[in-house]
Amino acid sequence: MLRFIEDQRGQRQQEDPLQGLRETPPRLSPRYFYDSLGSHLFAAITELDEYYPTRLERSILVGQGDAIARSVGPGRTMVDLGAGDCVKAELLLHRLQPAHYVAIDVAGDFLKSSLRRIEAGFPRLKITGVAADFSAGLQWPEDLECRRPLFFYPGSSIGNFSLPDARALLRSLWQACAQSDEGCGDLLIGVDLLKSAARMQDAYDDALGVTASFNLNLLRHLNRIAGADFDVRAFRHRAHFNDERQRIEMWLVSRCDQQVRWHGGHRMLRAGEAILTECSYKYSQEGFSALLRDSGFEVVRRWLDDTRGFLVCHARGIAG
Ligand code: AVJ
Repeated sequence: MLRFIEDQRGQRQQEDPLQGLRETPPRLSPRYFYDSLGSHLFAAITELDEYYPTRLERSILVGQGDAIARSVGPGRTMVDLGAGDCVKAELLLHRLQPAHYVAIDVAGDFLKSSLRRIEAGFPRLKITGVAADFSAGLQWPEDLECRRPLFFYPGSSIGNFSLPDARALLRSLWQACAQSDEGCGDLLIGVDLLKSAARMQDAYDDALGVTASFNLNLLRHLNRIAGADFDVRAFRHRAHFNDERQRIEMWLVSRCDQQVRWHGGHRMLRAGEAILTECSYKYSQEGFSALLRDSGFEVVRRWLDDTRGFLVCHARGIAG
């Protein structure tokens, strides 16, 4: 049983996606990585030797799946935030036994095809797909019931947000828990932990150049949706760990002096000048627990992989 909802409310229609190009340094939002090709490229990244987060998280979800299922319990509304290919939820579905699987993603068509696969594998599961952008805070679709939600936010996607923005997003999940049918809800969230800079940097600058393609595809996507005229060949990918801010930064470095035009503006870029496209914050275990607490959640249980490189937390929205 599969239903699909297109929810435009979070989409910030009025906003110019290239607004950030006017800033110093110029920046573009990582939300524009995920057109159909971008979603496929990200799926390819998760198969790279260098990109450890997916592998470590998978080892936790598979190896400790029984403990996770015991901690969470059956019959929940499992809300997959940024579901993408739905592969991580799929690892848990048979053990978690949710009453309803709600998958939310900005890339609606990609999500739809993923959900058809889930439907084939779990023919008795109630499934709802929602094409929506929840990055500025989750707004629960009006005509969708929400009983005992378990917000599933894997993949260290929370790492894309600055600390205040992460707090605001988690707070919106807390609010959705509080406003759900029984007034309570949980969170199952995965986050990448701090480790050696070299290991982290390699994960965002792989030998095959898949991450470089993923980064550059942002320009192609913006050419299409915002009438920009980026010359993709005039940029190169750069990734590095910013030690002070404890985050990986991805940049697109201009190879030459050039002018970029789009519907609504233009900007001159000098050779070597770079556009910030993504930040991926890395946490300590303590730092992440503090973030959860500050956002209204208490940690129920935590699981680490064997290398202690990745953390999965089961947290509960605190009433009040
Ligand atoms: C999907 C945001 C978790 O930051 O690791 C992977 C995206 N960017 N390689 C991450 C990403 C480049 C990924 N998140």
